[in-house]
Amino acid sequence: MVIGSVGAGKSSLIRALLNDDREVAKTQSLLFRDWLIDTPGEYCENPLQYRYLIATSFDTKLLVLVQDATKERGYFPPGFAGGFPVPAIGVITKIDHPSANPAKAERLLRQAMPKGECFAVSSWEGTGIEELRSRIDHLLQSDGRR
Ligand SMILES: Nc1nc2c(ncn2[C@@H]2O[C@H](COP(=O)(O)OP(=O)(O)OP(=O)(O)O)[C@@H](O)[C@H]2O)c(=O)[nH]1
Ligand SMILES: [Mg+2]
Repeated sequence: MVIGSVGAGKSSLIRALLNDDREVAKTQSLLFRDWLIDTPGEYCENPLQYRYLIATSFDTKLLVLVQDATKERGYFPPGFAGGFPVPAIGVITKIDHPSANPAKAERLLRQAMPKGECFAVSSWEGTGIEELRSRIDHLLQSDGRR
C-alpha cells in the first residue's frame, strides 16, 4: 500500500512500477491496482482519515511511505510507520526535478520511519524504478503473498 501527501507522486510511482502508460488522475479513493494499493493523499494529511489507511493495511504485506523530494516539509507524524502492522519502506519521488533535495527528503522520511530501506526515484524518467520493483518483489515473495 502506497501512502503519502497530496501530489507526492504516488499514482505516478504506481504507474511506473506497473509499466502502465495511462495518464494519472487525482486519486479520489482507495484504488486496488494489480498488486499495489493507491491511496488519496488526503488520507495522510487528515488524522481523522488515518483509520482508513490502518484498516486497509491489515490486508497488505508492505507499506510504502512516499516523500516528495521537492517539498520543504514532511506530512507524516513522527513514528507514523510504527503504527501499522506491516513493515515499511520509504520512497523519495521526483528526483529529476530541478528543486529536488533527496537528502532532505530522506531526513523527513526518517522522522516517520526511523528504520527500513529508502529508495530515491523519478517516475518520469524511470530512475530507480527497476531496483525498487525488484526489492518489493523480493519482500513480497518472501511472504508468499504475491
Ligand atoms: N518532475 C516529476 N514530477 C512528477 C513525478 N512523479 C509525479 N510527478 C508529478 O507530480 C504531480 C502529482 O503526481 P501524482 O502521481 O498524481 O501524485 P499523487 O501522490 O498520486 O497525488 P494524489 O492522488 O492527489 O494523492 C503530477 O503533476 C505528476 O506529473 C516525477 O517523477 N518527476
Ligand atoms: Mg494519486
